[in-house]
Amino acid sequence: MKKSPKRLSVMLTAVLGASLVLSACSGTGNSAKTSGDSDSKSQGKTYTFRLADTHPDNYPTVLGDKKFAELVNKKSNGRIKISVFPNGQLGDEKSVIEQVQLGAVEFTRVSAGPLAEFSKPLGVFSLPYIFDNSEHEWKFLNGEKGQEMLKSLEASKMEGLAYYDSGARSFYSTKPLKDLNDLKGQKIRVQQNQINIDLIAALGGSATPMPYGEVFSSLQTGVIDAAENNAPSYVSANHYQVAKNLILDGHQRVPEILLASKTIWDKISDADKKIIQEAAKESVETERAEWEKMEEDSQKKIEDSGVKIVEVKDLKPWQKKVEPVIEKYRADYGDILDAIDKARK
Ligand code: GTR
Repeated sequence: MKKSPKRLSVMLTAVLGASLVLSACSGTGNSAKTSGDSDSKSQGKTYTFRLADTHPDNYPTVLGDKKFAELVNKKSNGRIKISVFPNGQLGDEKSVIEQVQLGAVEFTRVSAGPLAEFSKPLGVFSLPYIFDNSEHEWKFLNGEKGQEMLKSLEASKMEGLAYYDSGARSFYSTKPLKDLNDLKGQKIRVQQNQINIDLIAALGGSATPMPYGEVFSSLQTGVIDAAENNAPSYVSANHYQVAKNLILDGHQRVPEILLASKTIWDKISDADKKIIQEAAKESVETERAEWEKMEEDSQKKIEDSGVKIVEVKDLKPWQKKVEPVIEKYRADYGDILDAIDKARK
């Protein structure tokens, strides 16, 4: 089943669906340094921070990270330097989040998926089919509740700075995947959180949470049968080379989050916080533009590489099947789900 990149693109998007080491006051990390005057806070000081990302160099989130670093450097007249470490060099997402909480890594861009285990409100994004499309999702993210959720990371020792785009996630497998029933009995890798485990159980599969970096070899060796992700990840991590059956069900839209360590955040001046916050917001445009480009390029690659693509014409059976998951978590996320519904109107 061949599709034009445009059609596939429309489907994928429309489907529902440092160490700031204030060496004087922190002592954590070893790559970061600070120097400068002895203001009570950090105003006027120079910093070298690290930012961790699991994706390769040219991936949209990494290009967003780099834009963020460039803007911070410019706005601080070269005082604040942020070095981007792509490719999971500083560890997988779960371990990077832990390092950020401790202040050993100052910044990261991670998916809201693994963050859910550290900050409960973010779990809502792992619930299936809560957004109709990209527009609906971004209206919510940029609205009051979406922004409040970024702030809520504070309680988990992190400072949420901005959301980045991550499109919609669909299932792919080394085994045939023609419809919903084919997921039954398959070992499916998911991002590491409980909601995903419940989601796969509702679909009749067996969930295998594991770090992103292990998925390719696990598909290759048969440790897992299937996984799920957006098109840019499916392609850039080479999953499409081994799991050649793709079903475009678009079950989740899990945003990316750019965040800072609260340990570090509390030590820098208000003026520097402002520089960082502004730079983060401004970098969103770059990430989203790159996202659009890569989504299209990836879709073309998928089509050209002989992947068997199945379009889902009717999502209702999927939505019905996963309803128990929404019901299980409705009490936890009632107010957020209401705000998501409102953003639809
Ligand atoms: C990607 C996301 C990564 C990572 C990955 C995963 O879409 O951008 O940060 O969370 O999914 O499935 O682990």
